[in-house]
Amino acid sequence: MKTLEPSMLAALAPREDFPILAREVHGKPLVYLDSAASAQKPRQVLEAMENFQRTSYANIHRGAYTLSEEATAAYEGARKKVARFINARNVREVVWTRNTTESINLVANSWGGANLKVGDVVLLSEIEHHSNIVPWQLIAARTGARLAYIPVTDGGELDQEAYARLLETERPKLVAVTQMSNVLGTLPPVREMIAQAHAVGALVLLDGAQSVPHLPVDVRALDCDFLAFSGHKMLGPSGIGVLWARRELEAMPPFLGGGDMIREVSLHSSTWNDLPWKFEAGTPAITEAVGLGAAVDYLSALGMEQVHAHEQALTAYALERLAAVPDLTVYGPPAERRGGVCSFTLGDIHAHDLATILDNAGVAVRAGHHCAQPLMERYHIPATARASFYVYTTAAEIDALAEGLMQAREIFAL
Ligand code: 7TS
Repeated sequence: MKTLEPSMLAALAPREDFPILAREVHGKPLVYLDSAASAQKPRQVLEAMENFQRTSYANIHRGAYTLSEEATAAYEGARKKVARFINARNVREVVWTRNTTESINLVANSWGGANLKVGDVVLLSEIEHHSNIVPWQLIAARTGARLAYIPVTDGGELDQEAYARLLETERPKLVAVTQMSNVLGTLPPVREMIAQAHAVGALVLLDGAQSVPHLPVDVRALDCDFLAFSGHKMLGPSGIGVLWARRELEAMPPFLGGGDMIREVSLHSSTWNDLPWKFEAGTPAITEAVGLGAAVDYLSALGMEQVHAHEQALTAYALERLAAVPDLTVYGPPAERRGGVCSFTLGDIHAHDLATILDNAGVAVRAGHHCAQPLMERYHIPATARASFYVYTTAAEIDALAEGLMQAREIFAL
């Protein structure tokens, strides 16, 4: 593997933009390597939210007073930014939800409830996050539909021969797969997979929780049918997420009922609001939508191609550094086919112990099953520790991780 230029491995974004990165943990500079769980926020996002709260906050779609008009404009303006960010054809295809999990539950309940029948198949994969498994189990139990899974190879990639076979034998109604694994960093060839699914008449839902924050994602070029993602993983706040859907949304029944999603209500029946508000019952996360809009501006200014290139360079560097740590096993594909995520085990040290030792060195990594228990089972491991990278991550932080791991080896006398 070629060694990378150190100059490529400074942070892509100015680290001063991220106030939290200046803090210390256990007397050491914070090395935040858990962006796959939740990213940190730049001051541009924090300030956009605070300014909105200080000057223009009110409930949205509430008639003619100035504050509500300003709040509505900010909320709907953020939707336009998100639509542009993913190259949606129409802003009405963008539905605000709380997070990826809610977006997938919306599709499972609304589309799945209306379209799945006894014996129908939903095709998932073995690398999915629980939030792209459990909603399908629930709707399968209600409708009599069945789940099938694309296997993952030992090297951490979706088995494309098996996928082609499963499309033929199972004839799924829907394929729901991640665009990037939160454990292995795998980037499945989703563009080809979508075309193959469409060829057998299946719709495709992409779980974009890890991809939309880290790569250019263009829903028209991909030709997917649904895309789900979360604000908090892309420099925005928690509490706001997105479901993008193409024409399928038009015919889908509502998910939650209540205020704002109706046109008219009588005692025994109701009619529905236009898209996207038909799927946005109740007072939404207004300030958070504004924050996500600011996050999208920030990422767009950096350029998503550059974000992806930065993380691939960091990942290549990390794989090289980690390969030099004895007794360490890294899971997943080579750097050129993965995003900025490295999951690993060190000898027989439990991942939680490893994370605690790293925390004492100021290094924050996640330990556990990463909400992907079927994947852990596939690799016969209870847990991994995981380092994940973002626009503010530097090579020096990866060095700190590698040094922390060497200390762990000493402590556990490996
Ligand atoms: N899908 C993937 C691929 C994810 O990585 C996550 C969250 C979700 C769905 C769910 O997103 P949420 O915003 O609805 O919670 N992944 C992680 C993780 O890897 N560590 O913490 C959360």
